[in-house]
Amino acid sequence: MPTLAAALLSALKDHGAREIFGIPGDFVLPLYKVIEDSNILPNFTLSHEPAVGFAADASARYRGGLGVAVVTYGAGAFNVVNAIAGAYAERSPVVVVAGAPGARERLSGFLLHHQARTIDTQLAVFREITCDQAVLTDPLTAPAQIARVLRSAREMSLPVYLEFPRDMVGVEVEPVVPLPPRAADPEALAECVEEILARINAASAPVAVVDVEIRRYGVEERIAALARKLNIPLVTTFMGRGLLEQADDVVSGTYLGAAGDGAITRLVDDADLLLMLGVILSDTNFALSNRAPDPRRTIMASSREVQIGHHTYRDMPLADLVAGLEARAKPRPASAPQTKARAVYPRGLPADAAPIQPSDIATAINDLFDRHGKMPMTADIGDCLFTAMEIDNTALAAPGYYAGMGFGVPAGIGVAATGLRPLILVGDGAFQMTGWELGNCRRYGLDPIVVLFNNCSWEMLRVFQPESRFNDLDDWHFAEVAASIGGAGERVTTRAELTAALERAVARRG
Ligand code: TPW
Ligand code: MG
Repeated sequence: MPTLAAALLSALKDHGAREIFGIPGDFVLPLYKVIEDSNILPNFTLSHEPAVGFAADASARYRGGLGVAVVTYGAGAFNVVNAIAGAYAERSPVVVVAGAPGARERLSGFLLHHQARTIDTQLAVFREITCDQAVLTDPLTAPAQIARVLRSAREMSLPVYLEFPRDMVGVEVEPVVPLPPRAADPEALAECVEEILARINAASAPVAVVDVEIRRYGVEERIAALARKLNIPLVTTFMGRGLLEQADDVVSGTYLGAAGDGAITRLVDDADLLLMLGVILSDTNFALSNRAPDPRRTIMASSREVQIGHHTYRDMPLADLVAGLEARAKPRPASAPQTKARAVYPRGLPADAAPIQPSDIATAINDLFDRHGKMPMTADIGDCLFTAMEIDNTALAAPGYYAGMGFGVPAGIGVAATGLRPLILVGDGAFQMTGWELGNCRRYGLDPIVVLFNNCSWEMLRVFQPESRFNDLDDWHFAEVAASIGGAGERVTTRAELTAALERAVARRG
C-alpha cells in the first residue's frame, strides 16, 4: 500500500496536475521530502507564497487540469489566501495542500507556532474561498476524501483545500481511485440543447459571448466548430481575452462596452440573443455596457447551470452542453443585418525617437509577433492589461475580474514552468509587489520576457483621483536589477529603442 503522501501526489497527477509550486516549512517538511524523493511531480519553490498561488493558478488556466500550491501551516497558508481568493473569483482549479500539526500536537495544550486563533482557523478561512475541503486525519477515509475533493476542483473549476497533518505523511493507505465525472442527465440535456437551438434559429441577430470557463473545461475547439456551423458572431469578454487564439476566423473581438471598438460594442448591444458560454457576470465584463443583461434575450451557461429566460437547468456541465449543441446544430445562414465586425490591432511602429505611449507597446508587440510568431502572455492589472487588449488575440492570463495586483510576474513563471516562453506585461507598482520572483527563473531554466511599464506611478489610480500625490512612485531603475537576479535588463525610452530591445529579448535565450 502507498503512503498517504505518495497516494496524494499520484492522485494529483491522475487528476491533471503537472507540477507543484510551493514553499516548505516545518509542518510540511515531511511531505516535501516525499515530493522531492518520489519525483512524481516536478517541484518549483518560489520566494513568497502569494507568488506560489499565482503561479499554480496560471498553470491551471493555461493548461487545464489542476494547479497545485503546497504551503506550510498558518504563516504559509495565510500568505496564499489572496491568490486563492482570486482563483476562486476567476474560476481556476488550484489545489491548496497545507501542512498542519499532527494528532499529538493538537492535544498538547500549547499554542502551536504559526497558529492564528484555534488550530482550525486556517480551515475556516479556506472554507470561504474553496469549493471543497478535507483534513486528512483518518487513513481509512483519506483516499476517498482526496478523490472527492479533487473531483470537485475539476467539476466546479474552483480551488479546493487539503490539510495534511505532518504525522500522516508515512501512514499507509489504499490508493486513491478517481471518481467518475458526473454527466448531465441525457433527457435534460436533450431538452436544453433543443431549446437553445430553437432560440438561436428564431433570432435574427444572435451573438455568442465566451469567457474563461470555456478554457477551464477544455471546450474551445468545440465552440469554434459550433460558431462556424451556426454562422454566429463570437466575442470574448474582457476577462475572457485570449480565448480561442487558434480560431481567428471565429473571434470578432473583445467586448469592452463604451470603452471598446464601436463595431464590437454594437454587435453585442444590438443582438437580439446573447448565447453566453462560461461567462462571469461581473462589473469589469459588463459595467461599461449600455444595457443591463436582459433575461429575455440571454442564454447563460456557467457554473454547471444553464439559464434561459426565467428558467434554469441545473447539473448541466458546460462540456456536455457544448458537445450536445455541436452534435445537434444544423448549418445556419449568417444573419443579414449583422456586420462582419472585426477588431483591428495596430501595426507598424515608427522607429523614431518619440517617447513610448502604452499603445506603442501594443504596436511593437504586434510587429514582433508578425516577425516571430505569437507568444503566450500574462498581464497584471493597470495600463498593461488595457494595452493587452490592443495586442493580437493570443493566449492571456490576467486578473481581469478580481484585479489583484502582483499576478503578472508569478503567473508568467507558472506558465513558463509548463514549458512555454511567455511575454509578461506588468506595471512598476505591481512589479514592486512580486517582481523579485524572477530571481527563481535561472535555477529552473525559465526565461520569460518581461515588459515593465515604468511610469513611476500608480497610474490607474491617478485616473480616478488626479490630485493625489500618493500616486507618484520613485523611479526604481528596474533594468539594473535584472543582472543581479539572473536576467538581462534594458531600459528604453523611445519607440526605436523599444523595437530593438524586444528583438534582442526574443533572440536571447536564458
Ligand atoms: C493587491 C489597487 C489598482 S491599479 C493600482 C492599484 C494600487 C496601480 C497599479 O500601478 P502599476 O500600473 O502597476 O504601476 P499602472 O499602469 O496603473 O501605473 N492592491 C492590490 N490590488 C489592487 N488592484 C490595488 C491594490 C490598484
Ligand atoms: Mg505604474
